[in-house]
Amino acid sequence: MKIAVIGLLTLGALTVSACKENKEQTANTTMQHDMNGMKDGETMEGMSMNENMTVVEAKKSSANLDNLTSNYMQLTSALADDNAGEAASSGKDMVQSLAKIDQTSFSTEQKKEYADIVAEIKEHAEHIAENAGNIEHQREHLDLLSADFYDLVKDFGASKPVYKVFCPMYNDSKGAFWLSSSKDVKNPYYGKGMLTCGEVQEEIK
Ligand SMILES: [Cu+2]
Repeated sequence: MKIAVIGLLTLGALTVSACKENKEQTANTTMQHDMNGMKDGETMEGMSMNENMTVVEAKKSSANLDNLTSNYMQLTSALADDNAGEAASSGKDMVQSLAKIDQTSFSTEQKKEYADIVAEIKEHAEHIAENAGNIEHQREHLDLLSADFYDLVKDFGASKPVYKVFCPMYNDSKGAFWLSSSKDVKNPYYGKGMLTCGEVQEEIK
């Protein structure tokens, strides 16, 4: 059993490295503190200040990425439900949302940041859309896609708080994170096999 699982993970790692592109994460983490911060009412709601959770303030600008973000949230919830078909259609929706994003309100810096991320998001979304028959492969792409979304949310903000949740077991115990609109842990990498495995590490707002 254990051996079978390890074998599967190894196979998974090989498959994904075959199809993932070379990922250069530009460490563009400079943050602007030029906003007045939080909207009243939505700030500390439900927040009990977990032990290790950090709160990060993102740049705010684009409500126009909200559809894309909600496609991502649908994707994670489909995978947490072990529903590969629904995950595939979230991937398809994501590709469509990408096509509709209006960059006219982006700053020059944001246009550059967006250009760096968008091609990767599109590729992962397409692979997820095409793999309704292979949920493990969809999950491998979620791992990579989540890193892109993390950058996106940091660069552009989100209209509601976004939580970074870490699962230490995925990827042969290298761990993987996903983003969530809630602090409730519903693990998209394992679904009902290990639904509540994960720890909220960060709130981005
Ligand atoms: Cu793929």
